[in-house]
Amino acid sequence: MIWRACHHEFRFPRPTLVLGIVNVTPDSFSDGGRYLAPEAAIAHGRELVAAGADLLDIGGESTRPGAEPVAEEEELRRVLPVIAGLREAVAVPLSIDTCKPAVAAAAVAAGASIVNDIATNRADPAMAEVVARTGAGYVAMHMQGTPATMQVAPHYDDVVDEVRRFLAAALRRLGDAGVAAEQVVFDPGIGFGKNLDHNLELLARVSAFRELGRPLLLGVSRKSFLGKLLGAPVADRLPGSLAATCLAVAAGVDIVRTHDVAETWQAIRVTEAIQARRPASER
Ligand code: HH2
Repeated sequence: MIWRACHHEFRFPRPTLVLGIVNVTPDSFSDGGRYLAPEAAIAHGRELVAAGADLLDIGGESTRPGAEPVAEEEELRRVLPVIAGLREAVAVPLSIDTCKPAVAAAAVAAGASIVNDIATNRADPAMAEVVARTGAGYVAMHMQGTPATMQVAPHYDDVVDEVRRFLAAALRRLGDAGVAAEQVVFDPGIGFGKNLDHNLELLARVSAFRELGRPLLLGVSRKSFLGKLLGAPVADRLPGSLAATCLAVAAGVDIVRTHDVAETWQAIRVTEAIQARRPASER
């Protein structure tokens, strides 16, 4: 299976890719305000690459439940200098975490090669057009509702089945808009319009998404379902994040989105080394 993102190409199966998070926001749920200055965000991105990140995800709008939407000009002002700076400073592919087609287009022009769109559910034809035209990689993520409303009363009859159908339909729709299947990776969207049961069900059955035939990306890092399970504040959720990550990697997830790159890199490498010794029938 090939994933193409502009001039980058990844062939799966391969060692799990680590996507390091660079939040250029005042209000992200775990690191809001820490990397708002471009220099701080660029330095942080360099550190994440030195710690083992294979890709960096740069975001200028928090998606935490109830977060305030950010105007397009402000989002551009936050992310463009960071993308331009990181393009010079590191060799890994850069991803832009945005729902706005104009931000995606400007970010790709500035050197990003992946569009990470948590709002695939809004099916914005302008976003598909940007991805088709630029050849960027595209992360199609499932969300029920919008960040403003998604945690009010999420409901599914069968969360895995509904997310799987959503992602398959997104791939067809993107294809109709000229996006090649090889540009797309799927993400079930842990925490986006899901309660604790929904999140655990998705994690327990994440291998069900492999049959969609595209690489799988997963973001569990420091998320609130861990807080609900553990009673731990955001700053103390690394061990829980790693546990979920290891099981997901063993179940076949291809790309892990994380704030804690060095720790996640270690946990993934150990999981893979053990997994490689398992009889094929147990993998
Ligand atoms: N999670 C967050 C943001 N973007 N993108 C994908 N594809 N998958 C995810 O699970 C995902 C995502 C939330 O994490 P973070 O960026 O740390 O928080 P905030 O949205 O508050 O900036």
